[in-house]
Amino acid sequence: MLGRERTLPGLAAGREASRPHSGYISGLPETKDVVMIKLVGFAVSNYYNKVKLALLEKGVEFTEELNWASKDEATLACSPLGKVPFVVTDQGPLCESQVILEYLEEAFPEKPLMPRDPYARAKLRELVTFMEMHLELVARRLYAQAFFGGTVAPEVIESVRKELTRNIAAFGRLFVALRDGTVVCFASSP
Ligand SMILES: N[C@@H](CCC(=O)N[C@@H](CS)C(=O)NCC(=O)O)C(=O)O
Repeated sequence: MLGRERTLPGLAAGREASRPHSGYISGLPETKDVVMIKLVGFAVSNYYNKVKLALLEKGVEFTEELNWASKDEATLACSPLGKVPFVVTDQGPLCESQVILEYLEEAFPEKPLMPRDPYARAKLRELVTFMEMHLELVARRLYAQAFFGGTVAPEVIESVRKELTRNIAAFGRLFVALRDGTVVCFASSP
């Protein structure tokens, strides 16, 4: 497994006792931790790719492990519903892609993906939440047919079409540009 040697935020020399799992990395200098990230899931999962892109953008070294959202005990211990992605860190597992992204942002602050300004950060979260709730979860009802060789009832397709048409237009109103912690909101045309 690859890992980048770095000092965890807030872990100054001599503060060994503040570690969540004191001594969990044996044989390393006391003032350093090697943060190991293993990304678990499968490559056509958009949530998996969301986390993978963040890792790549931030330049965090990681390994990948294939898991088709298994419901075996080992997977459920990391992700209680057996959903992927989850990551395994040297402090333990973590599931839910947005939580993972926020963890990465805090654990690897050297290359931030979030703006600094609280309002700008909130606008970014607003965008992500909107996408997941009102675009991805709606479109997901078509995935069986779109990606996995199944079929979706015509009335479901029609209902998704109507909902997505409305929600994509609404998403347009949230068009946001982030630059150096600044958010620019553009009014959408009618
Ligand atoms: N809210 C979760 C959603 C993850 C999710 O739904 N993953 C899908 C793959 S894209 C999955 O594991 N599906 C299998 C299942 O729900 O059992 C996240 O953001 O990580």
